[in-house]
Amino acid sequence: MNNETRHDWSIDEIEGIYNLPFPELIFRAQSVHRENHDNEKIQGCQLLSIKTGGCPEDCGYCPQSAHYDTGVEREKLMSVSDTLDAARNAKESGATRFCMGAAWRDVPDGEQFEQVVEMVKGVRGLGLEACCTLGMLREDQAEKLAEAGLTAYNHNLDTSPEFYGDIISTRVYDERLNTLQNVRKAGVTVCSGGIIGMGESASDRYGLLLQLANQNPHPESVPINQLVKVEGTPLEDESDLDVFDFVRMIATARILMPKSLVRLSAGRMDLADEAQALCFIAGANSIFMGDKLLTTPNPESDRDRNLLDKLGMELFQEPVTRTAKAT
Ligand code: SAM
Ligand code: DTB
Ligand code: SF4
Repeated sequence: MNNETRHDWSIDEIEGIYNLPFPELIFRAQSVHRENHDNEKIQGCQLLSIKTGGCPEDCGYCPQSAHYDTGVEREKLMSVSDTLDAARNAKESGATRFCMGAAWRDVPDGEQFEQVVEMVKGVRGLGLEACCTLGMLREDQAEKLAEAGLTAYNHNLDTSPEFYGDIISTRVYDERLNTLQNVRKAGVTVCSGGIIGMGESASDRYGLLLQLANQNPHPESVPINQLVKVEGTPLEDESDLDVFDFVRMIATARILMPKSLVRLSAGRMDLADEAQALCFIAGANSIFMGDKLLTTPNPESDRDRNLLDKLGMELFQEPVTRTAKAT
């Protein structure tokens, strides 16, 4: 097997890997996984929506877009102290990464930005990895977050460039790529992945993986989300995703980006224990913990603890992501 980390994958190669006979795909993914990671451990991450709802973007999957009537109420930016209380609880529950999400198109300058900077400092002060997902980010803003100690910035490409316009009309793919570049330049690690189950074709899935896997360096963190269908969004009636496609997506991401953390992200409410176990075998090494993602439900912590116990797996006790900028 070829062990080098590559950034020149072709669509044909990705299609070939994704469509391998399932046992062969899983064998290859698990082989790459154990060469590069501890395959008995996963990272627990906790999400917190620090600024909920009322977003001006029209992402067709998102309950927080102001364009759709989903019942999600618009809220103000949370206080630093409430955020840090949530981070402390997350740490107590075993999370080592704390991800703060805001329903913004881009990051506002001024007081609100300063507040986020304080949150980042506080979360790092607790010994947790700090991740933010705040929309589009300029280079100078990324620099400031880097100085505050931000470990990672999440900004998903979501799908292929070709399918993007079917899902979102208020921004373009290049703007996403540009933010990722700003994050990278500032020395913050990149968290970028996508969503499947939005009615995309198989080629769109290969296209998303191509965009991620041909970045140099690869995103250190690659969340793979299954669409959470939310009433009121344009994608509420999308047909169910075949669970094997979800596992294939994770396995292919693992093979293409051997050293990245592949994150089994949204959509676990619809995944049986066996399916989640397959995802771990296919190379997923992280889950979101706690009974809420940003605005939608996530499995209760008891269910997760039970699952990990049954599988003889554990959560990482310490942060796993090294930042370019020491704090
Ligand atoms: N507003 C910022 C942005 O879009 O970059 C940050 C917050 S946004 C909610 C973060 C990510 O959540 C999106 O990029 C999308 O990939 C994911 N997401 C949102 N709604 C989802 C859903 N219903 N199912 C799965 N993933 C979803
Ligand atoms: C990611 O890829 N998935 C997370 C995190 N990054 C920010 C968000 C999932 C959101 C699911 C819908 C909701 O709960 O609002
Ligand atoms: Fe806004 Fe982000 Fe939701 Fe899009 S995904 S509507 S940018 S909160």
